[in-house]
Amino acid sequence: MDALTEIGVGMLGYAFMGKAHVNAYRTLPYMIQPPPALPRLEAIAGRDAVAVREAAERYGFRKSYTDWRQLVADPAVALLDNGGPNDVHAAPCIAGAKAGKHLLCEKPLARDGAEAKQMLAAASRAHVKHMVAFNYRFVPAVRQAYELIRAGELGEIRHFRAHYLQDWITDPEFPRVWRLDRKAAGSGALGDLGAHVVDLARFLVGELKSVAALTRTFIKERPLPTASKVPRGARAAAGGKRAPVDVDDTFAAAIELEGGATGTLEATRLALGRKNHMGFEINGSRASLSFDLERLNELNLYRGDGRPETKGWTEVLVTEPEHPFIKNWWPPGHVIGWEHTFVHEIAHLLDAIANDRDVAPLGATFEDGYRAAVICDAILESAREGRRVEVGR
Ligand code: SOE
Repeated sequence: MDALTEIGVGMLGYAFMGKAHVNAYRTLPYMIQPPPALPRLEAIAGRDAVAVREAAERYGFRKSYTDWRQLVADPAVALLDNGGPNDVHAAPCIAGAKAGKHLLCEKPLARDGAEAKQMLAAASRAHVKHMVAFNYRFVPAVRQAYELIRAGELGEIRHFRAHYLQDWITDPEFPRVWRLDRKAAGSGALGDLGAHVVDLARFLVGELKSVAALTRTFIKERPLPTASKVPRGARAAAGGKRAPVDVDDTFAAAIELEGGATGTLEATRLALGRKNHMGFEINGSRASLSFDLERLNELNLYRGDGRPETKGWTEVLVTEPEHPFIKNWWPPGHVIGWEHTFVHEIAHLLDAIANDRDVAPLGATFEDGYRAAVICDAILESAREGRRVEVGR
């Protein structure tokens, strides 16, 4: 067996997504057999020297930096993994591309289409592999849906409807963290959660032709965070300063697909009782399917043919060895979880790097990140102007 390629990883950020990515780098060498390459946790960068050194020790990185430029300058870093806030996606990825680093950037790629376009141009010019961490493409049930659609099992696609509902900022006293600050995030629920369902629409049923959208901000001011790291559900220290919220709490869009299908997209972080409730339903001329992230091992199918006495929705438990990704894990019925999607996603990127394979169409590239950003821009334009907006190509 050829010696496995080692790929030095330089990570920017060590919070929620950093943790999910590190778990994937450390798991895949022994769970994905054979592993596509061996990731080497070379360096991690973060602004707080003490916190990033602690993260380096906890996660197993060889070095810790307080400036992302040190990651870009480090010759031992071959893959720059950017899990920072949205306003720290462009500069490091563009510099990383110029330094010949392969790129993994958390979603959304950027705060708007113009910024995403600059990142795509830099990555394309540098001829490096580039991926946006739209990890839900790597849920076994979602990949199974992708394969069923491409095999024609659903027939002509008539409708795509998707939602992404959370409730972690329902408390008006939850502080205005970076995801609630336009300068840092670009938008609110739209870029954070809407980007996922926009990408899934493109991945599963093709390009969007137009959108007619609404956005709302229900909680118009919040306390500024007093601690540097604000755990979810935390309440700001009483009496702290307050600031206006300048991003959407929710969006809803009526969409038209290029193939003629219609549908709806919706996302909010104020849906009380919904924790990570992303789901979609696709109606075709021959069959329908539906998926719920909170039941991510299941895919529901309804076939139009068949005898009346047996017609009905079928709940497929997507844990057979023949199902996408499952052979890497456990016997049928031993369900997997949210974190496994990052193992599949990062293994796909490492394979593309080590064996010079394409990230697309199964993985999302910076081109996909750019197209999602353009669609999010169109949703904001439609909501602002109160009219249907064509999606630019
Ligand atoms: C928002 O809370 C969030 O962390 C998103 O940013 C992630 O992309 C999503 O997978 C989980 O929820």
